[in-house]
Amino acid sequence: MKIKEVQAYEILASNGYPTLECIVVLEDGSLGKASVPYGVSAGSYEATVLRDNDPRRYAGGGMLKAKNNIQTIISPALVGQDAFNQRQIDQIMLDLDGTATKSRLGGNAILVVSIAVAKAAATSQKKDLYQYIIDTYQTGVDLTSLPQPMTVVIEGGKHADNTTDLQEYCLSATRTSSIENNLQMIMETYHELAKVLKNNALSTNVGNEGAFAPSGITSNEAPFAYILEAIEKAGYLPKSDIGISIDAAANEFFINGRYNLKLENRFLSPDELISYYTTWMAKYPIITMEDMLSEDDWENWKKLKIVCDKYHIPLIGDDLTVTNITRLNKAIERKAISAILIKLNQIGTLTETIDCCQLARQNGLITITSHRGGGETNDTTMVDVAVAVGSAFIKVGPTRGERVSKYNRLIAIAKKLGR
Ligand code: 2PG
Ligand code: MG
Repeated sequence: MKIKEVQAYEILASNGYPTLECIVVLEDGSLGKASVPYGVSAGSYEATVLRDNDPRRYAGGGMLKAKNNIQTIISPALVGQDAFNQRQIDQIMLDLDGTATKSRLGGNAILVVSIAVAKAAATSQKKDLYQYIIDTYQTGVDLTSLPQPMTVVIEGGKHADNTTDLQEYCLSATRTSSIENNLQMIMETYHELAKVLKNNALSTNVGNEGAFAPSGITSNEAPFAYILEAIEKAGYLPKSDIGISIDAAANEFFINGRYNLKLENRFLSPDELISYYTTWMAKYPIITMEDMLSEDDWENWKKLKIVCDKYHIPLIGDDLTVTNITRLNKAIERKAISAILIKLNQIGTLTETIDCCQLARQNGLITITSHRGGGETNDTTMVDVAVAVGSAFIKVGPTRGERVSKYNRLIAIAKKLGR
């Protein structure tokens, strides 16, 4: 089925700055519409988000160059191509770009077209996007279990002002139950957490992802106590009902070989930081840990993984691996991780994203598909990808339309599959 038309334009992302939306129309009239997010604590090995850098528009954050690349370079090359051959569509764009980080056309330009083509093709085949991905890439996922919510409830780092150095504290249900039940448990706990924070004279303002960003908190360990109290107040049991995941986004506080915990007014060596984390593993119901060290601190990742393995806690690479097969292979070789965060825009095509997930799975790593903390949109492709590759979790904030749209898509898929 041939591509007839590719259109792109700027829309607003959740942060009030532009991002791209794209519409692809096929010869049978099938339409696919996509928009793409970007991160704020982005890893340095991610695909380029091409911005205009024109200070006269959105302080340089415009995306007209990327939009024009779609209109003048990508569209002419894709019109007339077979939309059902997604691997080839993505390869054409990779060849047109010709750079390792998609800096010429922009990872944002390439990805938004990649997804819009897949959505149009799925529509044409009258399939849900997740089913289209399963069939197109032969992922072998049988849909017996769906990804579970991993919900950010406290956020700091670059996602908020005056709060924790660590970027995210998240909740997931640890019992096998329906998506709806698990979401209910998590959201009830989130609402209890507001009361717990208030009782401790902490603000309940929210950060980029709609999670609480309490200013005045005294340490990076303090959120655990508040979260545990909230779990219990909501009527659940820590560990056997709800577990905690953390994402340090440690790049953001790594300076000259040491980790600067500003909130605690101290610099830690990698070994000291690992010891600090180890005390948490022993004390709290932690179920995953992500980016606890910086993106090039390979030796220490390996050390930390040994500790995490001992506590049966999956260690997730995010900025470390950036959904990139080369980085993932390196992480596997160096025994640095046991799980990988998946973000489509880190790599910039659907095909490369799915290939990365498949490589992870072949090597026994779990995948967690994630939203972005910078500018998100209501596009829910990440959920369909998570389902299609058999991710264990989707990581998403608890409130704001662009976040709950992801959970609502997951609920819709669960309903469709009779769960
Ligand atoms: C992360 C993400 C999403 P950002 O580090 O996992 O929560 O943040 O998109 O800002 O990189
Ligand atoms: Mg992360």
